[in-house]
Amino acid sequence: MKRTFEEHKIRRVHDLNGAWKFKLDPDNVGKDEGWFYGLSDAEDVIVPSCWNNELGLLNYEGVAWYEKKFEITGDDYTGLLFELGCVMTYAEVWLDGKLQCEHYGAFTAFSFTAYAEKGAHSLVVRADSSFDKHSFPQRYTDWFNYGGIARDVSMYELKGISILDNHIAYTLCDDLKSVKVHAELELFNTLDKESSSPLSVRIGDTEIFCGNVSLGASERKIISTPEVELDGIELWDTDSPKLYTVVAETDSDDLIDRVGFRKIEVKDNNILLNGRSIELLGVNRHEEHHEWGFAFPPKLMKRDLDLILDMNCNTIRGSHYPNSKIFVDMLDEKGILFWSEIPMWGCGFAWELFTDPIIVERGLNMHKEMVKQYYNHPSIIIWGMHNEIDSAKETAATLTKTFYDYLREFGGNRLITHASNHPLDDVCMGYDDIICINIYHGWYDYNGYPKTMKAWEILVEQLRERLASRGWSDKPVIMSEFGAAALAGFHSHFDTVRWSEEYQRDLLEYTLELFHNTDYMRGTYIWQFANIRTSPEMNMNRVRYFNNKGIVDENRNPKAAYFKVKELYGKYALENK
Ligand code: ADA
Repeated sequence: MKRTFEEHKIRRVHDLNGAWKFKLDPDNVGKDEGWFYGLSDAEDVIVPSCWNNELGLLNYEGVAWYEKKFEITGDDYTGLLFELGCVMTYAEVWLDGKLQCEHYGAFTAFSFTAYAEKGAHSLVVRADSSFDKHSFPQRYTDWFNYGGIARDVSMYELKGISILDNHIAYTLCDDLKSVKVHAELELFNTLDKESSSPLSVRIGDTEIFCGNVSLGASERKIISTPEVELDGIELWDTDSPKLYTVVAETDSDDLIDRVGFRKIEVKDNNILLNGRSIELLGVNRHEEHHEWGFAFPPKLMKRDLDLILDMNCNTIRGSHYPNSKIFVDMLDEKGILFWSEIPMWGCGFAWELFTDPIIVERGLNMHKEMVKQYYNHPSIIIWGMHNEIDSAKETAATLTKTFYDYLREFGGNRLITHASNHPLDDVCMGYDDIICINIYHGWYDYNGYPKTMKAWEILVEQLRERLASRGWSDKPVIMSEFGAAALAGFHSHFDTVRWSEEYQRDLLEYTLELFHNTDYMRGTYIWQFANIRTSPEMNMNRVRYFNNKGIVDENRNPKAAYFKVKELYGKYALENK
């Protein structure tokens, strides 16, 4: 998988991106016809990509097959680890005609191990982007449901005792100058006999573990190293994002990652990063571009970050699904705080599904995969449980508790929340560390200029009362979505004309100032950074089938609001110094 640094110096890595064979299967006959043995009459495509970005396939939803041929040149019999970064949405994978694994859910990676002899091999992926009752997300979303292999595919040669995963768990001591730390490693013995190896783990220049491990034939196991205390550490913070390289090594394999030590907590309406109160100045961002879909190029990620930093933001909400690892690497390096969530986009989820065992299991599993894969990233300070579900229902609270209990126990030092559009009757907020509100006064309920704006002031007071009546007044509140659409290039002399750049700018100015000056609010995530292509189902107010609420357009050209946000966030950042 592509990162901003090399994950291996010892392990041999094969990049399986690039040219693949590709074939649509609109009648779903591929399995019966044995396409997993290899594709005939197939076209060439480049992976990663989304098929909807190929000519003529914009609206294709269903099954497609991919094949990659590769060569093993090394030993006679090689242990292999395959990793697929994101397949939309249900994937099955065959190696030389033999089914290896299946995986439900896009936006998190999945992997499997296998053995292969020296010579030529074929990897076949069947990707199914269609929807049914248990789809996660449901069909009705406010983003476009692309299909395909949207992130990197990698193959690794494994030898002897290999390291599949390494979580660095830590607790900062009260003085924030030392840390108690240990590693949790997932090991795999690729040999068909019992074996042992030295194992070491280093953080920066300090060896935190050095010992021997033994595993039975083909055994997989998780080991925890003893806790050690590191003194004189440098903290990871927004102005000084100090990262330590973590190297785990056996005699035949290695895994390199990074960690940053920081503390995030809430206290009396405040969010404290390393003990210092912070105001979250953010945008919501989809990792989507109309020309690339979810196969978002790293160069563009860098461009988005440059723009977001130029607007003086210190945080991004990865709405509405886990983003690419390489993007989160960039956030770690730049000291930008991140909110990561699963694609439980509520408007599409009927409340009857909250108790459906398949939906509960899929949601929980998505949280587990997100936590496992993103655990070491210091930039992630928030786990988002779900967005805009019918959180007034008691069954929603039960589902939220299931997610919350898992994230609290296993999610590391992070704040937990959900984004609510039911602020006045939400029964799930008891599980939130920070309360996050999505409201669109002035857009969906536009009813004349001063009146619309008055609705915001009323909300601020109603919310204060509601939180007090439920005993939640000490929780910091974030406005996690608000905004207005603007068609880039459409201008008006009248500040009341919706869809104009001026209307969007003025609504954002009004709301940002109001929230910034409200005592119990500690942050804002504007909806949204850039315009996105949206699904054809979402025809309400979706001119051009785009959600046009970006403060830059889909090609990243600034609208008038961009400069206002830059001015205001710059002012707030200075006030907070
Ligand atoms: C919701 C939702 C977003 C987007 C937004 C809008 O709050 O969470 O994904 O759809 O509304 O533009 O209406």
